[in-house]
Amino acid sequence: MEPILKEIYDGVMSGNAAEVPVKVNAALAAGIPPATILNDGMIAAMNTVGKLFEEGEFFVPEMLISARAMQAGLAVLKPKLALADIKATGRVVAGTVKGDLHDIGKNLVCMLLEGAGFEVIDLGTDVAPEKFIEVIKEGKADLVALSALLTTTMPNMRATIEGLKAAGLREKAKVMIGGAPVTQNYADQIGADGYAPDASRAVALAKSLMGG
Ligand code: B1M
Repeated sequence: MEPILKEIYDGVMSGNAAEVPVKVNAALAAGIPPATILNDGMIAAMNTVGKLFEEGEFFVPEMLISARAMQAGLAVLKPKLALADIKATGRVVAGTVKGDLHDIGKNLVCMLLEGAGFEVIDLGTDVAPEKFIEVIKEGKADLVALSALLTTTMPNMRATIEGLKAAGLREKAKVMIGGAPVTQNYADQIGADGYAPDASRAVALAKSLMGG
C-alpha cells in the first residue's frame, strides 16, 4: 500500500478528523485515483474498525470518532467522486431506515447518484416509512433508495414497501435497497425492485431502474 494511503487508513482508525482531509488532499495531489483513496484508505479502515468492535477491542465511541474522520475525508473527496461522465435523469428519495443511524454508506450512494446526474432528496437517518411515502405521494421522486446497516432495522425496508403498497403508491416508484447485511435474496423476499452491494453498483442499478 502507498504510504499516503496507509496514513489515511491510520487516520480513520484513530479518528483523526483534522488530519484525514489533509492526507486525502495530498493523495489526490499525488495522482492517486479517488476510488482507490476511498476503498483502500477509508472503507478498509472502517471494516477494521467494525472487526475490532466485534472482537470487543473497540466500543461505540471509537466507532463514532472513526466515522467522523471518514466523513471529513469524504467531504474532500466528494467533488472528485461526483465528476459525472454521462448524465442520467431521475429523482431519488434516499434515507437510512427507521431505527438506524448509520449514514456513511448512504451518503456515498447519494454522492455518486448526484454525480451521475440524479436529483437526490436525502432524508437522512432513522427515516420512518411515512416520510418516504409522503415524498412519493407528492410526486417528488421516482425512485426510493433505502439503506440499512443493522439486521434489526432491515425489516423497516419491508415496512416501507408495504406502506407504499397500502397507500396505493407502489406503482409510482421503484425501490432499491442496500447496506452491509442486505442481500439480493432479501430484496427478492420483500419485493424490492433491486439490490446493490456498493455505491457504484447502486448508480448502475438506479440508471437501469430508471430505464437508462
Ligand atoms: Co455500527 N454497527 N452500530 N456504528 N457500525 C455495524 C454496522 C456492525 C456491523 C459492527 C460490527 O458488529 N461488526 C454492527 C451491526 C451488526 C448487525 O446488525 N449485523 C453495528 C452495531 C451493532 C451498532 C450498534 C447497535 C452498537 C451499539 O450501540 N451497541 C449501534 C446502532 C446505532 C443505530 O443505528 N441505532 C451502532 C452505532 C454506530 C455508530 C453511530 C457509532 C457508527 C455510525 C456513524 C455514522 O454512520 N455516521 C457505527 C459504525 C461506523 C459502524 C461500522 C464500523 C462502519 C459502518 C460504515 O460506515 N462502513 C460498521 C461495521 C462495518 O460495516 N464494517 C458497524 C463504511 C461504509 C462505506 O460502508 O455503510 O456498508 P456501508 O455502505 C456500503 C455498502 O453497504 C453499500 O454501499 C456503501 C459503499 O460501498 N450501501 C448501499 C449502503 N447503503 C446502500 C444503499 C443502496 C445500495 C448500496 O441502495 C439504496
